[in-house]
Parts: sequence; C-alpha cells; structure tokens
Amino acid sequence: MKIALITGITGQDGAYLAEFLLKKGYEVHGVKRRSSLFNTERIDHLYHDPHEPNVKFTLHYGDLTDSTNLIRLIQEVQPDEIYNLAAQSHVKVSFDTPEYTANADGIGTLRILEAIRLLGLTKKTRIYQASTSELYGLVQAVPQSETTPFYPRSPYAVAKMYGYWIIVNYREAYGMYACNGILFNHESPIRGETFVTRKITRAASKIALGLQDCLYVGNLSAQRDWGHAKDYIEAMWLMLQQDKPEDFVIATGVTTTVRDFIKMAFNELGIEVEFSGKDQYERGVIIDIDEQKAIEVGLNIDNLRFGQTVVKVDAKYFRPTEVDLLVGDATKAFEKLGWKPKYDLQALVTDMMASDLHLIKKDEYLKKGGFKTLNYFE
Ligand code: NDP
Ligand code: GDR
Repeated sequence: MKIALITGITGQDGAYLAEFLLKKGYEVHGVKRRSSLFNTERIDHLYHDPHEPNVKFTLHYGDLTDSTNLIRLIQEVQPDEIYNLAAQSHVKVSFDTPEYTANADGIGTLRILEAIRLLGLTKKTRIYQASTSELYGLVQAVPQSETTPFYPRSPYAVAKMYGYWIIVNYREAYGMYACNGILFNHESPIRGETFVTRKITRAASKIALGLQDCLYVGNLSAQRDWGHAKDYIEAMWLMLQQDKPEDFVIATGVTTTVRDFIKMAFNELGIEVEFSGKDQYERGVIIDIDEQKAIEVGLNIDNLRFGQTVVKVDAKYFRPTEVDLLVGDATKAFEKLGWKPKYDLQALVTDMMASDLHLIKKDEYLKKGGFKTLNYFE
C-alpha cells in the first residue's frame, strides 16, 4: 500500500485528492493548520475516529512555515508521495500579506525538499508541487505551454516562481523525483468563497432567491482558462506515476471573461443579464427571465424584475497589477500522461450553480425554522 502525504488537505484540491487517493487504496496523511474552528468541512466525509481499526486517513497538525514540524512529520509518515498543495493561494490577498505568502508558498516548498534530503528519502519520496498559471502573468504569448516565459505579476506568483525553480533545481542537483504541475484555474462546488467563480455562483443564487441585491466585482474583462478541480487532481497523481519526473501544464485550452462567467451562472437560473457601461461604471442588468426555467429551479419570480441591476464594479477588487489573459496548451499532458478533462466550462458552471442554489436554499430553510446556520457573519 502506498503512503501519501498531502499538505493543504483542508483546501479544495487537498479534499478532492485525498478522496481520489483513498479510492486508489492509498494510506493518506494530511497536514492541517491549527485553527480556532475545526475547518474540516471539505474532508469530514473521509474522517474516521483514529481508534477504529484500519484507519487509512490521518490528520497531523503542521505548517509550511515550520521546518522542524515538517521534518518530524515526514520522518514519521515516510511517504512514497508528497503533494505540496498548501499555500496562501489568494492572489489579491498576497498584496496584503506579501512576506507571509513568500514564506509559506516559496520557502515552504524548500522546507519540504530539504526535509526529504535530510531524512535520506531522496530516492523514495516523490514530490508534486502545486505550480500555477499565474507564473505567466503579463502576457508573453498564448496559449501558454511549458516553454512560455514567466512574468509573475503578484507577490503570490513571485513566491510560486521560487517554488517552481527550487523544485527544478533539487530534481537536477539531487536526482529527486520532483515535478511541477502548472495548473490553470480550476474550480468546483467546494472552491473557496472569495475566488471569483464561487463568489459569482453564490451571489447569483442569493440574488435569485431575493437574499442579496447585487454582486460587486472587480475586473470583468479578465480572461481565465477554467477547469474542474476533480479533473485536475487526477493529473497531479498521473505526474507522480511516470518513469521520469517532468513539469506539465494542465488546462482546458478555452478562455472566458469574468463577465461571460457571470452570464452563464445567471443563465442556469433562467435569468439573462446584459452588461453596459465601461470600467468602474459597467453594470449588469436583468433583461429577460425564462419564467418556466426559473420556477423549475425553485425561484419565486416575484423577487426578480426586468432592469434590476444585479452586478456592479467596485474598484476595491482591482489588483495593483493584473493578469489579463490565461489560456493553456496542455498538449504535453494529453500525450504523455493520457490526461483529458471530463468537464467543460458549461458542465462546471452547471455543477457549481446546482450546488450553491441547493446550499443557499438549505440555509434559508434552516433560518426560517429558527436554526442558526454556520454562516454566523452574514
Ligand atoms: P485553497 O486555498 O483551497 O487551499 C489551500 C490550503 O493550504 C488550505 O488547506 C490551507 O489551510 C493550506 N495552507 C495555507 N497556508 C498554509 C501554511 N502556512 N501551512 C500549511 N497549510 C497551509 O487552495 P486550492 O486547493 O485551490 O489550491 C491548492 C494549491 O494549488 C495551492 O498551492 C494553490 O496556490 C495552487 N493552485 C491552485 C489553483 C486553482 O485554480 N485552484 C491553480 C494553480 C495552483 P487552511 O484551510 O487552514 O487555510
Ligand atoms: P486567480 O483567481 O487570481 O486567477 O487565482 P480569482 O478567482 O481570485 O480571480 C480570477 C480573475 O477574476 C478577477 N476578478 C475577481 N477576483 C476575485 N477574487 N474577486 C472579485 O470580485 C473579482 N472580480 C474580478 C481577478 O482580478 C482575476 O483576474 C486563482 C487562485 O486559485 C491561485 O491560487 C491560482 O494559482 C490561480 O487561480 C491559477
């Protein structure tokens, strides 16, 4: 039985990957930061009381900023594979916490590599590094592939650039099986709520149910290559099963603006939104309602009216430096890994909208019944 150690287990990708590896028969260990709340909602369904026999899923307290903790953990677990998914992963937040982001996302990667080396595990332990399309930053060429030059545009991307190159360096210097997955944006129903796709699917559901007036966003013209996280975690695993370690771009090859993502999300509810105006003054307005579809998904159409402004721009969401256009060329992964995404953008939006509409209806139902929901701060 193979043993995997996942950092960032409580995050979107960590949760999907843990489930995937357990299904493959792995013993899975996860590194979890101490927090004042459990913060295990994404992995609760995988957890078993450690007193039960044959438990295959174990959580350990740890942090990528703590070398001794990582050394001790890796020594204890003796993993065959490490998936380094932990990171301060929010690009906008990295402008507010640049030093911490560099420490966790950049030096954190080095700490894991050094732990493997110090423990004499360079020939045993394979490592996957969560690299990112943010490395491409300021557009040099499209579509972006493994050979496109990097030009990072945020403290997050600069920290990840260090992570990328230290992986390459340790592979070359010490013969370690270490690879970078240069993953383009991937989303899901369990995506963090402050990333733009999830912010949109939650807001569209709330607006349609009459619980929120308007969605405030930043740059509507940014273009992203959005895939489904369930497809992307499979590529991570495939990268560690090859004869030799290599870096791979993982992407769908299709790019879409934030504006069009919003339209698609509202469309799932039978609501057509049109945009007009420029820059900070751009607005999204309801221009049509497919009443039959709206009723089918459980909306009260009295909550909605033509001409209602449902999207506004708030400059506070603009970034000091933006990444305008990402679209990936994953030909190498298609050919060498045999990887292929199962979800296209429409299937992703449908999945996320169905899930958020359900969650928000459930929340409302509980509130009406007098029960306090988990969203204390709403
Ligand atoms: P999330 O933000 O959902 O999860 C990040 C995880 O890292 C969480 O478990 C978080 O813990 C943990 N973490 C943060 N800081 C530390 C630290 N100092 N020590 C230990 N753990 C820490 O990210 P995703 O699942 O979306 O992404 C996974 C990885 O892939 C990240 O490295 C991200 O940068 C990268 N990536 C993501 C892409 C995407 O589109 N999703 C695309 C390309 C790369 P906690 O729950 O306590 O906050
Ligand atoms: P990104 O994802 O920065 O690409 O990083 P995010 O969803 O935050 O932004 C995508 C694009 O949407 C624009 N945008 C907004 N973004 C947010 N969060 N909130 C808004 O209100 C908003 N309005 C417009 C952004 O400016 C941007 O252009 C994600 C993370 O998962 C990284 O960890 C990962 O490395 C990259 O994807 C690939």
